[in-house]
Amino acid sequence: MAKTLTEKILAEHIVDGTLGKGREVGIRIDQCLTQDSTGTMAWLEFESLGLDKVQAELAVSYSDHTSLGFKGESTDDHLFLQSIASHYGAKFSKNGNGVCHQVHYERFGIPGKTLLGSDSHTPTAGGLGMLGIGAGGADVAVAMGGGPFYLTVPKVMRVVLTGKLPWGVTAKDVALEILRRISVKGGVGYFLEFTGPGVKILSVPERATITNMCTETGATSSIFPSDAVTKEFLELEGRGSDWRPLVPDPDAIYDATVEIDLSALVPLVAMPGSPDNVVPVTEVAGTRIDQVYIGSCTNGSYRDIRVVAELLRGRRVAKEIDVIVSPGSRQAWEMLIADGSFLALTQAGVRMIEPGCNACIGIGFVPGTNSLSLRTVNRNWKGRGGNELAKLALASPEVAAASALKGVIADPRELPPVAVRVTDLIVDDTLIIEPEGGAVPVRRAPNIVKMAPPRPLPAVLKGEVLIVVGDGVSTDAILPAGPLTQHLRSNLPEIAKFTFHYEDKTFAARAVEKGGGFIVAGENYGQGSSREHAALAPWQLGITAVIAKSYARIHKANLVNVGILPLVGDTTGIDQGDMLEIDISDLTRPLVVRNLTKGTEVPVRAELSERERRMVKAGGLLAMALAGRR
Ligand code: MIC
Ligand code: SF4
Repeated sequence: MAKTLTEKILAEHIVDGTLGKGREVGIRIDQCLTQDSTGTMAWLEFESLGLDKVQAELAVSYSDHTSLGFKGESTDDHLFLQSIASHYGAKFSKNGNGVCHQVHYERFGIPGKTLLGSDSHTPTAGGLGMLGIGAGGADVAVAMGGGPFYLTVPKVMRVVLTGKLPWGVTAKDVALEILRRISVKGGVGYFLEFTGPGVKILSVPERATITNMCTETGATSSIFPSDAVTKEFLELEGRGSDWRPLVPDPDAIYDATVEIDLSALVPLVAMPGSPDNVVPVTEVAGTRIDQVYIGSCTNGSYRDIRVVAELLRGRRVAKEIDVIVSPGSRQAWEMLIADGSFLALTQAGVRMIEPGCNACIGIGFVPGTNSLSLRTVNRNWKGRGGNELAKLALASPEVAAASALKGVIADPRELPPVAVRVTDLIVDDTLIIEPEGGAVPVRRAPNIVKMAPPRPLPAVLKGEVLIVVGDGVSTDAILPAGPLTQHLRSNLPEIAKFTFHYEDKTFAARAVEKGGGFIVAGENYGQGSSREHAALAPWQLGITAVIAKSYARIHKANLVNVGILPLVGDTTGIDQGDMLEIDISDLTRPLVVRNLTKGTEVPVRAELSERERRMVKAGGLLAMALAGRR
């Protein structure tokens, strides 16, 4: 039978089950990545599996989110991660080497292979024709240990690209256009596959910008074919032998199609609040901004920053605003030094920041109260930049550069066109450390707290509704990133105190006082990051179930993995403080939430596979993995 590109890669990797839409299958994971904010948990979880070393073909532990070591505890995390990677046989990408996703496609990604990463933007690797999937730390731990990764085979949406991008319109605008059309929920349950004649005019870094930001549609992954462009890129990286051609069968059947004429696109901006709040730049041109931040795993490629350097060369950024550029990798950084772009940028008044995430999650460059920060990143929910009272808008490097010059949102098409073609790359793996094996001691500072043992769920759940939240609540809202919490990622009891910090600062204390209870939510609960902490922290506070109208994929999996039951139902009429009782002894049957306070009953479902039903009752993924080993 004719196959899509995604189905071809899945078929090559299935180890449990058979390929069929909506079915749960186990796939072999070839490569794994972790980073410093989810990685400490992932590695503690890997350790608890009791294996001697990593079993996957390749595992890379990246230090990028807090590369500047903004607190002693962050540096402790980095030392732990470097030593544990070496001990168990993973490579370690040191601070300053760049953001995991960009470094991974530059130095390690291979077309046709599978990559599981403890970060939601792992699909960035799809720019290279690799199947990258974001997951929680426990899933990555199991995959590093050689275990399968389970997923429900999603539908495949074809995105047909035709035409050619006009000057000033970029790969970022393609991603924003997709978000404008299908929203932050439109990709849920789908893989996105890019096809059509427009594909071949996009370089690998441009493709990676698109696959990176398609995460924001809720899609499980997104992928481009592996073609002559991919081959040329891998050759520039000195990895030509990693190339293999990979395209979908011509008569493959897709579940949905989106067509985008690149020639008809215009520069776009996602205005504050959500990545799908997208408008043409012309509609908001002239809006005052206070900051510009160019970089991140979305737009940190050499091509992106070089274009900005050409646009700013010989000019000055507006004196009222603060502008930073943080390239996505050390490779890009060195290229910018070698070709003179670095000097052009600093002379234009830009502050150059080392490759890494940092400002993207509010570690430095936190925007001031009521200010508007224009960024080339991928997310702009409330609080994302580290200040819940500031606003973030998202745009391409071209829009960001034009706006930096004027001090207001500006249309880059007013500037003379710039074209950048990359014909060579500096390869420097100095900051990638090879593992040395089991003799290396693991460095564990007091802030690295081992996890409490898993808790099986009782047959009847009883407790109070501790919070009721609306639609589209992101993991940033459940457990914020940034300066408040970033140094506590390996200390669950402490980080749990910040659960729902921006929604309701009394939540954590109430949960402790009531001895746990329930969370009630609307649609697409837990969208955004792969942050397992957004499930682990509520678990730490005694939450046993969430009742929501629908869930984002990774967060739902994380809830099950930690032993919290994600129930689906119409939550209208359930209020904070209501006492609920749910008999969960048979999860295959329709369930009923008995509202003891109101005397009402609400039907709910556990939309889980047989494996997930067993797992959640047993207390989560690690409980099950360990039971399987006994
Ligand atoms: C993000 O962009 O939200 C993060 C920070 O990279 C997260 C991971 C995390 O919370 O550490 C993600 O995307 O998964
Ligand atoms: Fe880092 Fe930001 Fe990319 Fe997340 S979205 S991996 S924080 S650069």
